[in-house]
Amino acid sequence: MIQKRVLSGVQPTGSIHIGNWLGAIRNWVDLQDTHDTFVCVVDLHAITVPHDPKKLANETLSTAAIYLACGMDPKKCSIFIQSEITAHSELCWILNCITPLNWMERMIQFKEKAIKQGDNVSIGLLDYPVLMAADILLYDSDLVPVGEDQKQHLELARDIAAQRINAKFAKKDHPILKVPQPLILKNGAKIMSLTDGTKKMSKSDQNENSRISLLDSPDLITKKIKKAKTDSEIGLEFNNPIRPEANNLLNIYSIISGKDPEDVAIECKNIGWGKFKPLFTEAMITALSPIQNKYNDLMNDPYELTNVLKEGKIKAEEVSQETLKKVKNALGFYKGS
Ligand code: AQP
Repeated sequence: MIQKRVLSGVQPTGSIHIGNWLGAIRNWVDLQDTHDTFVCVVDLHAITVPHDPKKLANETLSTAAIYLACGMDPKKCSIFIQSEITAHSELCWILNCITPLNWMERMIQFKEKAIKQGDNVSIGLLDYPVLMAADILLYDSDLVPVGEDQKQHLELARDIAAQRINAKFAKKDHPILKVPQPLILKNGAKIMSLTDGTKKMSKSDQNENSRISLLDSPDLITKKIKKAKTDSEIGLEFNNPIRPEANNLLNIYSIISGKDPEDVAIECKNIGWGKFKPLFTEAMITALSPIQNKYNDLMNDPYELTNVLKEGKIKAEEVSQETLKKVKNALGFYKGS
């Protein structure tokens, strides 16, 4: 049976946190068993906000190592670095030229991130969703796992493929690009900040205590959880809108401990924060320990990692060049001699 193709990625914009893991990477690990899975480290996206050139390469490699440490298996999926495949930038340029500017100005994430950049906001940040469309469309992806925050970007990728490429340049019944579908995950988790249960956990949050990074030491994890925001109620509960922190920590606890939410609700119903936090800390340290061990092995001897990336690059190059050629042909580019 032909497997449906899935594509996803994370930006190497800092240390990967439990939100990236539980909301994205963990799901890819399941998907690779049933889908033709491509995952990349989207380093071209990482430079749409100010970045440190001294850190970019290391963070890129480190992110790829985290994919493997979390359970991505190169025998079941292709792992590659976005900037190593030049077709991403090339298709992005072509898509830029056929995408109306007013589609881009509607993008919520741009508006949110642009506010933080002030006068320095780049064209790259505005163009982020077109590059994302190029990433997805190059691989003929059937499905793209998306959280709430990325739904609008996927919709844009679909509109570009269907309305701007296929409708304008394809011969009848011979679409050039596959129009991808969103993959709404059963286990899709939105992990909130430890310091504000109403805000998404994020790499770019100025407050380090707002997130647990996958590579945080047990001491640091303990410290961050001690500082995590609480409320004055006794007993923790899910889904009480005035207790977002309780809901967030119970949700995380349930996922990392592998316990059903119903069981967690019973376990934590009558205990206070003082009792819950050590339980939560222990579960977190236990869950992250094997990931950290594997990560350290990979980074101490990067031979395996670089080989995985070389193989991923070959596969990605093959698929992406074919799509790019189809698009260039349809748009009438000179084919060379
Ligand atoms: N808090 C989160 N909960 C669940 N999923 C999350 N993701 C990110 N944060 C959470 C998912 O991780 C994937 C990759 O994210 P990204 O690095 O491409 O960019 P992002 O979504 O903007 O992540 P950050 O951590 O907030 O990064 P910065 O601060 O650099 O912008 C996506 O699938 C995302 O849904």
